[in-house]
Amino acid sequence: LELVRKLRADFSDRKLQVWYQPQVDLKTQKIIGVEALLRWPQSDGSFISPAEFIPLAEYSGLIVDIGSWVIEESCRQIQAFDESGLPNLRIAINVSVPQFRKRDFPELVEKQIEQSGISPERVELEITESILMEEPELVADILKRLKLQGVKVAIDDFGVGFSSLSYLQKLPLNRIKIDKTFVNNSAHKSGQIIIETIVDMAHRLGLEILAEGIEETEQRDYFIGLDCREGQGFYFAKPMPANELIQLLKEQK
Ligand code: G
Ligand code: G
Ligand code: MN
Ligand code: NA
Repeated sequence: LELVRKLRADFSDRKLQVWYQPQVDLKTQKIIGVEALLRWPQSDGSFISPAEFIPLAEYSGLIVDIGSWVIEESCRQIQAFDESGLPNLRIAINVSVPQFRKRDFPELVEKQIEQSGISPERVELEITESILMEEPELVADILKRLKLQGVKVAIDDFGVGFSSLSYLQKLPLNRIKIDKTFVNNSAHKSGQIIIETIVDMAHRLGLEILAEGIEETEQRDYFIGLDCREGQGFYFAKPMPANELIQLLKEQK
């Protein structure tokens, strides 16, 4: 495939970028973390969406090296944010199935966090429900080893995959990210029933929650009313390059 070859070439030419989207405390709107999001710039100034190239990277196996670089780069960047006098941000990093299933994944993560000099508690890996469905014993073992290091784990896009509620009680998870399709439907009764059930369940299981894809004041207020502490979405900020985020954080201080 032409696009896979181009991706491999651009990755080895260091043309991929990591952008950062703020995660905020809903009540104070203070930025408490950022999600690292890959961007693939093209020579004409446009970007190929990760929604398009991540599946290619997964299918070709390239995601293992690219994903490893994202961890290294974003941990290094968070350390650079610290050094420019910015708060102790949490870094949320997306992890694909083929990365997570490598037996030495926890050691790789540990090494990269160590190199960056940040505390492992500040790293939150975002995994999807599809990861939890595969090879339950391997997954449980990897999650246990990550937990021992102090690394946090969130379930991304919660509720749209094959949610298996049994994993929520069995595995050492820290957070649920409520998928934006539910947030998008939060003005309707059906959306509210699902959201409120997820939030209630998460609270009672001692899991933290973050509402994704918040675009409107009403949505923010609705989640504040549910005692959901954190959110992310275009209402607060879009993903942006590191230098723009530094500007934004300095303005906030
Ligand atoms: O940033 P955007 O909304 O376009 O991202 C689209 C999809 O690509 C999202 O599902 C997001 O999780 C995924 N994605 C973005 N960056 C990464 C990454 O570094 N690794 C993996 N595995 N997925 C990513
Ligand atoms: O699957 P994942 O949750 O990792 O996807 C994150 C993607 O969601 C990012 O690519 C980001 O661009 C996108 N995103 C973040 N906030 C919003 C939002 O408020 N609305 C929409 N439509 N997309 C968002
Ligand atoms: Mn994510
Ligand atoms: Na998501």
